[in-house]
Amino acid sequence: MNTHVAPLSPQLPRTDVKVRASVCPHDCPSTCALEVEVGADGRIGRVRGARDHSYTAGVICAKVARYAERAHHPDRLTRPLVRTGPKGSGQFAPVSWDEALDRVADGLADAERRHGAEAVWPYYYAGTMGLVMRDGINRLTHAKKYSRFFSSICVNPAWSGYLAGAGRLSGADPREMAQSDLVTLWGTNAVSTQVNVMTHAVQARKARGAKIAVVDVYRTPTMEQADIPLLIRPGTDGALACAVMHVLFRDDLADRDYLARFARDADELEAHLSTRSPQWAAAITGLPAEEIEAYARLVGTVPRAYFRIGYGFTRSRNGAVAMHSVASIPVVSGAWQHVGGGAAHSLSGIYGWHKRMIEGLDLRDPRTRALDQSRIGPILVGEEDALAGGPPVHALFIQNTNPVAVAPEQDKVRAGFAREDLFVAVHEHFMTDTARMADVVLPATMFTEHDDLYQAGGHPHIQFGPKLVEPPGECRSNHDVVCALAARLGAAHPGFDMSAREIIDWTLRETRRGTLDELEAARFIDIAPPFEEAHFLTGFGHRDKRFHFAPDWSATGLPAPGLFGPWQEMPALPDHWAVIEEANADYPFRLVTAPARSFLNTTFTETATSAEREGPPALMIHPDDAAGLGLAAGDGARVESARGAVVLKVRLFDGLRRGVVVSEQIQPNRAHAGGRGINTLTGADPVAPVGGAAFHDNRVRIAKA
Ligand SMILES: Nc1nc2c(c(=O)[nH]1)N[C@H]1C(S)=C(S)[C@@H](COP(=O)(O)OP(=O)(O)OC[C@H]3O[C@@H](n4cnc5c(=O)[nH]c(N)nc54)[C@H](O)[C@@H]3O)O[C@H]1N2
Ligand SMILES: Nc1nc2c(c(=O)[nH]1)N[C@H]1C(S)=C(S)[C@@H](COP(=O)(O)OP(=O)(O)OC[C@H]3O[C@@H](n4cnc5c(=O)[nH]c(N)nc54)[C@H](O)[C@@H]3O)O[C@H]1N2
Ligand code: SF4
Ligand SMILES: [Mo]
Repeated sequence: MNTHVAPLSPQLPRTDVKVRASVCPHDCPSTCALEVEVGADGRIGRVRGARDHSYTAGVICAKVARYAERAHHPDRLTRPLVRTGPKGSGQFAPVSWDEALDRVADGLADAERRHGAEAVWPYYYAGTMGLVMRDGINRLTHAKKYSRFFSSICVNPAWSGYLAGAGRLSGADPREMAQSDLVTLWGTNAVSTQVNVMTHAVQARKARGAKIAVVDVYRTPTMEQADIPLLIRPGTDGALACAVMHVLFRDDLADRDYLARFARDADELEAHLSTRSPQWAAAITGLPAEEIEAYARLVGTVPRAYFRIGYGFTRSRNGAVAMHSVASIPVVSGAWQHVGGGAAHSLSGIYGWHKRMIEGLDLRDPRTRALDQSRIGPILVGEEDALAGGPPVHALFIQNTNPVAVAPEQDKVRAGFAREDLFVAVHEHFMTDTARMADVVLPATMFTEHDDLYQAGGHPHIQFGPKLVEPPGECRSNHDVVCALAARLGAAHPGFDMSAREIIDWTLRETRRGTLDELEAARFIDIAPPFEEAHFLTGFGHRDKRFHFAPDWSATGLPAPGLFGPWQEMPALPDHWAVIEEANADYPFRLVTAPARSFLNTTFTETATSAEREGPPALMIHPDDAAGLGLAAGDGARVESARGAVVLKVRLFDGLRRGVVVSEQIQPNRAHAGGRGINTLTGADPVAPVGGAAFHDNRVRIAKA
């Protein structure tokens, strides 16, 4: 273990302001090391990126730099509330914590008494990525044998695709991008979603003349910075990847020695790819064959080719196959052997946490039902297959997520939350679309107001984020609320009697990562595996230590209560799997619901600066497509899929292929005319093989509103 002790940057001139170390808690691969100004009045001021953290390198996104606006927002929830009007009316009255907690405990206990423990569903996600505050809710779930939470909404298509090939969720250290000669940002809008990737990629360009290639479906701010923009149709990444590998084999740019040592099924792959030519891929991707040829030859001739593989392109029905296909490229080229070569998607697999105390894993009963996060709509409206053989859900306890806005098939989600026989408690910072539907709303602390432990997906550090300031009003942390409910519900586990700091210390020790005191003194610990291990030169993660070009899709190793989607029909080798929602005569456009730069999912939609920067919910459409529909800039467009319709404001944009439209989101539902949010359009049918939602894979029709 390489413990790096880092001093804080020099103090600011104002003596009443202290600069304290923290960690960005948001659901972003960058997990930045922060320096937070704390005033004598107990308020936070400016937030900066730590300069002495080798990945953050002093850079953070604009929305977190102005965090004080969110933390000290006048609309912040500071008192427990109970509903006084009809569901969704927004009418609430403040009550004491004791009364609020009693009401929540009664709501959960009542559902259990009448319908069994599985009628209660604790539901959470990644509002904070702190391990104690995010995952502690599972301790209550397991102790009470409530329905378990099958987490699927974000990473499952991506991770299952990566694991199918590499067998382990890790990769080349992202700081190596600075030593690369060709950095490909595949299906990630890093300028908007993980700005630190750009720091390291741009450094390679400055220092070594490296080229940056970007694969996306519209001209994102990231593609604006690319030397090699590769603009493809949504859901066709598998085709592009296959054509690149076709050229590598055809032009003798494949590294056959490396393949013989480190891969399985290479001969089958080569034979299979013989028909996957650039011309074949051009017809599918819309990218001219010459552009594919030129990019492929660069991939094959530059030893240090680094692939920073994002999530965006996997949010399609063929997403796992696309990920596996893209992850196959550096294996065929042998780029893994070189510093500054290989790939990184997520480093989450390097941490190996012992989470028994956080999650109560010793109480986990695999026989209790697991319900799919992404299918909360079908679940709440009682669709038989979504209920996984158990009773309807009668109580939800929600922390850290805003499903009424972020979950697919929103019409069903909204109908479900409106059920009079459903009890809902929501623990939140703001009156979100979800909190508005609750019976009880509880005010939550923010990251500077509680202690927590953080890992990262985009760099290999463990970090500690200490409590820096007192919370406003009566806000309580997720851990405190989970423990208070456990006491009322008779749930027993040592974790309910420990402080967050004690749980963090326990977790560090059990995982053999030292102690909390040591981590707190160091601020962050770099746990990067040695080069040979990170680059899989000691073997890939499968038992045979090889990369699998022909994976076993039924055994990707991701925890899931089963296999989903048409997984039995998944192609045997990398390919374009034609199961996306292709446009047709009824629905002639393909819609991508990409992330907005100034929001983080729906977080920051409450801050005026972010809302102003983004403007009203918009539809980016090619000027020629708009003209064909009689739409002008600023018009309302009614966008409709088989699942429902929303109204968006037309924004003309020529950085799109014809027939493709983009809405950068996620805006609150109530920001849309008619109150229906973007996820009215998206589908909750699970992506093969282990679930997830195909947020960027929608056929739609468009008309003047
Ligand atoms: N500002 C901001 N930052 C964020 C978020 C946010 O909402 N806003 N969300 C956070 C979260 S939860 C996550 S998981 C990460 C995700 O970050 P990313 O890995 O960047 O993934 P996505 O956000 O899903 O989408 C990113 C890009 O994928 C593109 N894309 C969509 N479909 C396709 C396709 O078929 N092929 C290709 N090649 N590209 C496609 C989109 O156009 C978009 O530019 O970002 C995190 N950071
Ligand atoms: N159309 C479309 N839909 C999408 C996506 C997309 O690209 N397009 N992306 C999907 C992805 S990748 C993801 S990860 C999901 C994300 O979906 P969510 O995880 O629901 O993300 P947010 O909308 O940011 O909601 C997080 C909420 O947690 C709250 N919160 C933050 N910290 C705390 C805390 O410490 N305690 C408590 N109690 N609450 C806290 C915040 O105030 C916020 O309201 O959305 C998915 N939905
Ligand atoms: S880039 Fe990501 S991790 Fe860094 S401050 Fe912004 S949201 Fe947080
Ligand atoms: Mo996500």
